Amino acid sequence: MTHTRAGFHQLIREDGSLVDEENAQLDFRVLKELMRRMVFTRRWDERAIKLSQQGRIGYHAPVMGQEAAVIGTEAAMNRDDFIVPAYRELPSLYWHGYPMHQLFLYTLGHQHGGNVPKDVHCFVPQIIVGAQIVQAVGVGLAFKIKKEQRVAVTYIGDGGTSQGDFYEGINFAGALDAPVVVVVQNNGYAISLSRDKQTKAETLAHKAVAAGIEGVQVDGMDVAAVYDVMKTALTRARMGLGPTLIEAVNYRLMPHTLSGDDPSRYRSSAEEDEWRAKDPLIRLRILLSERGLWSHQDESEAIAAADDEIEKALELVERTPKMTQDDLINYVFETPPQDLKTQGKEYQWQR
Ligand SMILES: Cc1ncc(C[n+]2csc(CCOP(=O)(O)OP(=O)(O)O)c2C)c(N)n1
Repeated sequence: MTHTRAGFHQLIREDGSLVDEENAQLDFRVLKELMRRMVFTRRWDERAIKLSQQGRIGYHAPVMGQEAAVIGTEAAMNRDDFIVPAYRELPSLYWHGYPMHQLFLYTLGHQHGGNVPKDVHCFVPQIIVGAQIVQAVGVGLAFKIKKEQRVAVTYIGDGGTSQGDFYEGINFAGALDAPVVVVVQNNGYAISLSRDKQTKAETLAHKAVAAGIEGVQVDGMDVAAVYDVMKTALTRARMGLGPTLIEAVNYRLMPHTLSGDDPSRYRSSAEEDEWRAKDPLIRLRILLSERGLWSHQDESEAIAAADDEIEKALELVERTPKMTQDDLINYVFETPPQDLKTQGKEYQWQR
């Protein structure tokens, strides 16, 4: 019988100490790179919040607090594994090869933003909560049929696991033995609705049981643990041992989006402080600095690299020709249907 792997996987405690100092098999070169990516991503997130408020980019769903789950999962993948993201995983797409300026254009609703480069294996972010799960299983099934050793990886929030699409998706993933990993970002809230009002399930990883697939719960604020469980899940999928659902327990430190959500209306500042202390960057910074593997200079370089990349991306966004109404139709249809052509003419005429 398939059951959830017992326990809560954690390798680094929130004070930076190792859970099992004697037996921990950590690759510090990988951890240093994960640190660099998390610092870069935190900077990008902070800047994106401001850029979105200034209207220079479009929507932004803050990532702060969830970097370990976003970065740690992507870093464990092969370049040709396929990401089917929700809307809070833009950094996963970036580290998978998606150009930052196209991610910015995507948030602005520009068609070029959704024009996935040929060598980047992903779909664009899914806004419909839950819809990505069935799509990911379809992608995974295609890999299986074509006998390709690739895995489809998808992300969903805690709230999303209440959607029908989620259950349909994980059920088919199990029944068809599709090479899929479903990463549940349990950040505690679906906008204002807390996880405990969402489901009576003991853990979200338990939801894997009914689908007969592996379920694992991991400290989503511990990038080393996330990377570790993700590597195992990907290997299992590649070996034809079936899908895995990973519940990453973390916290969204910022509002849901920048469109008016006020977290102080549904959670206490004491709770926020408690989670701030669990910050994935803090614990890894302590672990690496104590071993002489992370310095102020490393930190500054990662921040400067983010600033540089953001500036270049913004420049490209500003140089990209604005979309026209014709683009909107012609990009979708080789031969636009008559009613759209008529609407197009009427629109031109009205202008
Ligand atoms: C099918 C559907 N219903 C409602 C919404 C509106 N909506 C957008 S995000 C969201 C909450 C999702 O919460 P969760 O799945 O926990 O993910 P999080 O945003 O916390 O990462 C809702 C209800 C939507 N986009 N799609």
